[in-house]
Amino acid sequence: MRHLPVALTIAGSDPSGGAGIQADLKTFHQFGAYGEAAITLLTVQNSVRVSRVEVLSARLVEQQIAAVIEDIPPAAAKTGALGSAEIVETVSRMAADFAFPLVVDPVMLSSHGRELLPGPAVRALRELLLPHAALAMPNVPEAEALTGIEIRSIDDVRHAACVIRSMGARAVLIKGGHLDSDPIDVLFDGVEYRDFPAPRIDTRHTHGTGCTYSAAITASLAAGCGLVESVARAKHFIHEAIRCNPGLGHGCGPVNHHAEVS
Ligand code: PXL
Repeated sequence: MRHLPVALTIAGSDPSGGAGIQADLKTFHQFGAYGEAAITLLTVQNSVRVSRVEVLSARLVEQQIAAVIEDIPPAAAKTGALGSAEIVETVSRMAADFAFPLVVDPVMLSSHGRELLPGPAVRALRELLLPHAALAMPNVPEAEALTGIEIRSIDDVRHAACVIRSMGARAVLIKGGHLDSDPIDVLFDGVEYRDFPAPRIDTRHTHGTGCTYSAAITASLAAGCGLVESVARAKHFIHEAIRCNPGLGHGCGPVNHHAEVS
C-alpha cells in the first residue's frame, strides 16, 4: 500500500461524536490519514448540553503521547481542549522535542459555553505552548482572550493575528465565524495576510466546527501539503461539512464528516 500519513490529536472526548477527538479521528480518516488520539478530558454531552467535564491527569496525557510517538510517530499533530494548566505545561514541554508540525486550536469553551480551559491555563497556553505552534488557530473570542484586543473588524483581526504571531506561533489563522460580517478567516505567516472567505451558512448545526477544521489542516500537513494549501483544502471541507450537515440531534448538531475533500 502507498505511504499512509499519520496524524495525532491531543484533545478531549465528545461522546456525541461531533467534536473533540471523535471529530478529529473522523476527519483524519476522511482525509486519508491514519489517526491517533491522546485524550485530555472526558465530557458528558450531547447536542443539547454538556453536563460534566472530567480532566485527566497531566501524567496520563504525557504517557499517552509518549507511547504513540515512540512507536508510530505522527507526521503532524494538533491540540484541542487541554483542560488544565498542568496539561498545557506538559504538552508544551513535550512539544519542544516534536519532530513534526503542531497545530494549536486554543479551545476555551465548548459549543455550549462550558469552560474547557481554566483562566490560568490560558496564560500557560500563550506563554508556553504558542512558541511551539506551526499554526495557532483561534476563533475571535479566543483571539480576544489571548491578546486583550477587542475584535470588531477585519483590521482588528489582522492586528490580533500579528500580535499572536509575536507570541511565538509561526503562523496564525483567525477564524471569522463570530464576526458580524461574512466569515472571513485570516492567515498570517509573518510575511503576508491571506483571506479565506466563505458565505455564511444559516444553521444551528455547527457543533465541532473548530475541531473538524483544525483536524483537516493537520491531516493535510501530515500528507505533506504546504500551510496555505492545507488551510484552503480544510476551508473547503469545513464549509461543505456545515452545508451538508446531517441534521442530527435536538440541539446544536454535528457537521458532516463525510463531506467532500478537494
Ligand atoms: O469545539 C470545541 C470542543 C472541543 N473539545 C470538546 C468539545 C468541544 C465543543 O463542544 O466538546 C471535547
